[in-house]
Amino acid sequence: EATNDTQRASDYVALSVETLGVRLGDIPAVSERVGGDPANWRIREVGDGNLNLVFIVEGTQGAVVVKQALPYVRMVGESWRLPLYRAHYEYYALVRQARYAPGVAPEVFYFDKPQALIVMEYLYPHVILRRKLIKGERVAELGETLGRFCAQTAFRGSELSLPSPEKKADVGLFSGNVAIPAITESLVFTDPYYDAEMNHHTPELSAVVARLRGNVALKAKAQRMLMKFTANTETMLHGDLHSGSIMATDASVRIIDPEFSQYGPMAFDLGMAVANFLMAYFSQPAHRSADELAAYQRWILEVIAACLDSFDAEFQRLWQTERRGILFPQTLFEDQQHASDVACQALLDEIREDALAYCGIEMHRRVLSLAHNADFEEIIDTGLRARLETRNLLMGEALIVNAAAYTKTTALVALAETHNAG
Ligand code: SR1
Ligand code: MG
Repeated sequence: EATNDTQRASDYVALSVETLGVRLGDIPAVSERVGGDPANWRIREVGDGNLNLVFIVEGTQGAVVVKQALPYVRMVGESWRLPLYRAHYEYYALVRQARYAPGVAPEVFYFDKPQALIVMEYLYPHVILRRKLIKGERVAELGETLGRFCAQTAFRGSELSLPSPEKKADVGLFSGNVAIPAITESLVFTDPYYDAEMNHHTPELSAVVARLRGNVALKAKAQRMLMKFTANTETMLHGDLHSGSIMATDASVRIIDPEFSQYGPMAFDLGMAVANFLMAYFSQPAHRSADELAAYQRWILEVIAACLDSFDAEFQRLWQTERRGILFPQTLFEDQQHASDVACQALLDEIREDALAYCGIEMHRRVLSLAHNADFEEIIDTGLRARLETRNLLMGEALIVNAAAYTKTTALVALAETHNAG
């Protein structure tokens, strides 16, 4: 499978704008795509994420993106070591996503395992979706594309689609990745609910933070969702589907950066994506003028509704047209279309409820744990930021504790509107 999985003898060396041309210039999969003399390539390091080096390399023929893992967490520094092997799993995930949801993930041109390096499609003129949401820009078919992507990867990465031996072998392959899931287990599911060392939050939130940490039902549910996240290897996840992992133009949506990919519950990616739209929604009063605010917030809620409803519609379509594998063979429901629909709906109801609980947890961790998001962080007035973050935190609490009450899309939207008014 790993056709570009070159086993170079050389030890890992981190790239720089100075060395990249020399290191990759003699690799046809790269040089033919970029074109011209590597000494003349225009190379920029543009990584603004938490972990990696990311370069854009331009030549006479075109451009590529080169992503290389660093042996530590970039946002923290060399004291927090992180295995390079995470790049292998990102590569494995990109290859599988291209199969499950064609045309959404960037195409991979070259992979060098020892160098933890992936050369891939340069998405242009796409920009990180989070920036567009902060600016108040709209993207056509955003929710629909995301919902379909989540449904296709959830369904086609599971035993509803894959032959059982293939699925189990893949779970085995991904189980070699222990470092990345451990980050999510602590930063997302655990740290927000106690005074963890790397946590930070807006000072004015102290009272609401105390309230959340005093809520035993909330913490018990967060731990239950953590257990499901770690123990339920239902499908291959993107694993970090926030608005910084989505690139868009006004009419095209692409999903990048699956280095947190692991096997996990079908509901996880959907919940993460919705959470990041809700955080964009709650932060808008700080970014929009009064005359644009209501219409733009309404649009974000429409995106959330489209995402959830498209997930269900696409999952149902796949259930009806592609279901195979050891689970729910077609013959089980032969001449019983209704029974099959009931089974599919029961699964979708379960996914929706769990997605809302994951959603609430992501809404908490982005405000209370280590890795925050620009939607709130760029609000300079901490009093205003805390007011908007409080709306987000309290909606997150309602979703975690009482997810079942908001499984209808209209109920979720109404809950967001109620908290936005609060
Ligand atoms: C130390 S990594 C912090 C966060 O960045 C990634 O994008 C994930 O969201 C992770 O939780
Ligand atoms: Mg990332």
